[in-house]
Amino acid sequence: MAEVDGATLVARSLKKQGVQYMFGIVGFPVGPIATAAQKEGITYVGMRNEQSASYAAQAVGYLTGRPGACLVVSGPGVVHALAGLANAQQNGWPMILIGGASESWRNGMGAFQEERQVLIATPFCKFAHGVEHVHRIPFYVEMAVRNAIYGRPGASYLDMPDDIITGKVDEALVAEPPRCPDPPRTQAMPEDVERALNSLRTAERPLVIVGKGMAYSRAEDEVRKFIDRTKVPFLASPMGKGVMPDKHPLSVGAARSHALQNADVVFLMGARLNWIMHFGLPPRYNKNVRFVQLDISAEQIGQNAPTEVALVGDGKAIVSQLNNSLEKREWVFPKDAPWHAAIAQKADANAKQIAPQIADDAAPANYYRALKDVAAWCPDDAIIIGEGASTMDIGRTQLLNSRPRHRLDAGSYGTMGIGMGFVVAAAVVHPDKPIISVSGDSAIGFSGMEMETVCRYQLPVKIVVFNNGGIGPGHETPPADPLHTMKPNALIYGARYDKMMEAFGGKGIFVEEPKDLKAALDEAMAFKGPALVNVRISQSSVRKQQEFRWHS
Ligand SMILES: Cc1ncc(C[n+]2csc(CCOP(=O)(O)OP(=O)(O)O)c2C)c(N)n1
Ligand SMILES: [Mg+2]
Repeated sequence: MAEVDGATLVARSLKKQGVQYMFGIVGFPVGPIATAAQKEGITYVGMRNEQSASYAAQAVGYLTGRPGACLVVSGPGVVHALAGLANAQQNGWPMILIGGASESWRNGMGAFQEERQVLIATPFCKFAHGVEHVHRIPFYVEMAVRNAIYGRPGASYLDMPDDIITGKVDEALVAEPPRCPDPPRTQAMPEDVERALNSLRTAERPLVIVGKGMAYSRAEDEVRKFIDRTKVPFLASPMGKGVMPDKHPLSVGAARSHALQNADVVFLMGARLNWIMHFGLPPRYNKNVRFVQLDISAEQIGQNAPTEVALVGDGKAIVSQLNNSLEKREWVFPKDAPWHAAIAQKADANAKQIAPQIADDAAPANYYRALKDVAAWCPDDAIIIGEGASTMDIGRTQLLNSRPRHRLDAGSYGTMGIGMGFVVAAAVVHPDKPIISVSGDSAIGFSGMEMETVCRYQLPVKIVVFNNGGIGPGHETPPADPLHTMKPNALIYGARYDKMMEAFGGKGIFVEEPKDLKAALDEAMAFKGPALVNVRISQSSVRKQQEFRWHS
């Protein structure tokens, strides 16, 4: 009789279910799973904190459409990884967390790192379950993968007690489900497709909002065809950027507030009316605005504002339906509509407002000046990762994307610390592409120790830190009696994050004056391994005056 152990079954099942990457930290009792994963041909990346590992697993899910796995020890390992589960759930990205657990026959006894793990993972998961028999591991792995990718994608959790990982069964008792197929693409009712186009046709000021749902469903060809055919202006959500090129003439990116506030029909394509889109409510929207909504999740329809036409299903399939229907129609949103002119005028005025900052060479650099050089340096096929407050918000407007799924950031959950995990994920999924992360000095601190990870695996990623000494501007010079007078948001201004990278064998460069930035970035790119460019940013640099605050 041939026997197989639990660890091997986990690895074999993950591989069979199309899980290609695993990120984690080994220890009791999951070490054997990592070893077995490597034997099965899964790429295992050892990280320095489970948060980063869980961020990496979900970024793989977004980039590839199959979940990444995150492997963590019992108790504190699972607790750290909850951060990633929550982020994955909010972003709608598939991942599988595999948590080791203490021996099932010691449940309740105060075992080493014992925790009620299925209970604590459940609120952040679509599916969370404890595996209670070795021979059922393949069943649960398939279920975890299927739950992660079918419907609105999200997280799955599998709890693996030590005795299940090390337990053995007769191979003959193991039933292995076939590979879970990619999710079937679902269409909308034809009459609803017609109604959606009819709504759009009645608009004087139509706007399409392209969300990351369209990126996830790989609908870029269909969305591009739709926009080019209808000539309706569009706004990309932060991670919907690149489904349509940011430089497309119909992008309202440079007049975002104006477009949202004045549109009379908004077509949400894989974008939600959450805080990022200001809930679809006045004063950020016209009070009479009407919504057409395309979403994979029926429960999302009508969230925060009523929906006039609902298209529930797969983004790629439904925009293709819309395109087919457009072939029978003459309608195009007119080139000479005042709406185009109003948007162009506003975009122009906004550009004029920030032009002096972009041109300002005073040291230390302001955000816009620094981003000018970073933007010029980013190759077209770079995956750009952003985190921070001003660093991310201004960065999003100045760093342009022309390809889908090439931007990753703090996302729907606004999580700081995702950057390094996303960097690692992007580097392993796309070894052929430049991976660039632009991070605030606070943001980089959350997962900064992953610099050791990128150096250890020789991932040639490029990290830019915008250093203004705080969560927003801190102290120009350190205060006397810091324990009692330090501003709560302050960090060390000019702290040498570049030297951290050097300490692990990467390249680090500190830039104090804007005139030196371009050469530093070029040097970082020319370096074969990981590099970090630490840029001092003026403490008085602020975002372009907004009609409304982005965060509030
Ligand atoms: C996990 C987590 N903790 C705290 C915050 C609150 N927060 C929002 S932005 C930010 C950091 C902003 O500072 P920095 O990254 O330096 O960017 P800056 O605005 O200074 O350019 C923090 C801590 C958060 N969003 N996520
Ligand atoms: Mg900062």
